[in-house]
Amino acid sequence: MKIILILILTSTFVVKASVVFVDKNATGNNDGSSWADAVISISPAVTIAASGDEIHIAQGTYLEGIQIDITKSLSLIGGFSTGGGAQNTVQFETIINGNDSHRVINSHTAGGLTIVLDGLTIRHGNSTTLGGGVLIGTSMGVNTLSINNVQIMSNQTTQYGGGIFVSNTNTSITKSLIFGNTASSISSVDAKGGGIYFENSDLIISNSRILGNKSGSSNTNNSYGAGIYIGDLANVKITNSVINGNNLSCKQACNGLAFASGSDVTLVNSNVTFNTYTSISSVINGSIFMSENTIEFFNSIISHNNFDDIHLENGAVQVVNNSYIRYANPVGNNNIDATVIGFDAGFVGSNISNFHLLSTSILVGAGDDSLLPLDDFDIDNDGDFGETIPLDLDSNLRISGASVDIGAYEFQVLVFYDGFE
Ligand SMILES: [Ca+2]
Ligand SMILES: [Ca+2]
Repeated sequence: MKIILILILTSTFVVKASVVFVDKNATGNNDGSSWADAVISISPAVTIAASGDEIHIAQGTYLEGIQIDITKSLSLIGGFSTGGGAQNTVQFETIINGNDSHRVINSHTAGGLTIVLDGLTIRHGNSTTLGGGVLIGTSMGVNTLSINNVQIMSNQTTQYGGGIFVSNTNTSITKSLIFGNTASSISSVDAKGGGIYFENSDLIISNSRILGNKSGSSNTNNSYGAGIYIGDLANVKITNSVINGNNLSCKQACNGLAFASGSDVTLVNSNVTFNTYTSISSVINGSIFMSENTIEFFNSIISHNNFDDIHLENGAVQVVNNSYIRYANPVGNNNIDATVIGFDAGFVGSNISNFHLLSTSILVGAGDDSLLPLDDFDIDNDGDFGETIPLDLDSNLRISGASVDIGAYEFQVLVFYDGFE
């Protein structure tokens, strides 16, 4: 019995993920075995890859013509130069473009998959069902999804989740941008989640930007969460991130200009700013809309939205500590009293969409270090997952000076050394 077990363990151990290479400019054997013989488009590489493999994709724009269907555990990793080398997504951008004609990435299976999307730009996906850019979900079992250093932009759907729709899948979104996606629904159907729709699992968003997404249209009766919509049975934590400049359109009720949730949510050192509505109705329920569950709002900012508040329905509860909500003096520990006449939070510059802090801002040092989560996804790539999350949204020190600031951007205190030894 012991020998059999050892054999099983040994044989499992020797199975190693291999890499299938994709380069649209390759002129070799088109079998994916090397950069020289790379496959010239992504879908055939997904077919060639075995479960657990990585697909490395060279720079350039990939117009696949159909959605990429993932039915096994895979990592899709972009940002490589032709011929390989180190990943550099700025220099060697890998774009998968749905050409406004189809969803870009799809995995709708029996579950149990681990999917990684890393170093990609996913744009111009279009769906008449769920998820314009990316749909990951299952009704059978939980998947795992990691989205790191990815830009999901200019995707659209006529149902839920303009950028991403995720269900039954524990998900992390790190160092990513969800920008300019749209979920516009027809009149009888509610619009939900212009940027992200998520339900039935754990979601962690760190050091990411949810910007300029749109939910609903002038034909939509009720709209929810232009940036993010969270359905039931989820658990969500958002850290060092901004939900900024999203727009909610509705005819009857606009619920959560930035964010709407029917599950527990914790925001830490995050900014909910400049989110707006377009409506002929006067029913506007919060820049954050919470139903039934608990929102924890720590070291965070709500400011310059059409409505600067957290709207609570169906017995929802808020816990607000060490935070700034424009014009408010929230109940809780160590919150900023912004009801004082002439109050100025001290944001940088005349362009108020810049929510960096002036050195004189009352928000500098007004956060609570102990509210910061651990670096579970190693934001600084130093191999230390057990430290407190070390970087702010600019990838500067998260705690600079005596203690952490309020908001996504830390004011960087210059350190003067008193001499050389
Ligand atoms: Ca680390
Ligand atoms: Ca500080």
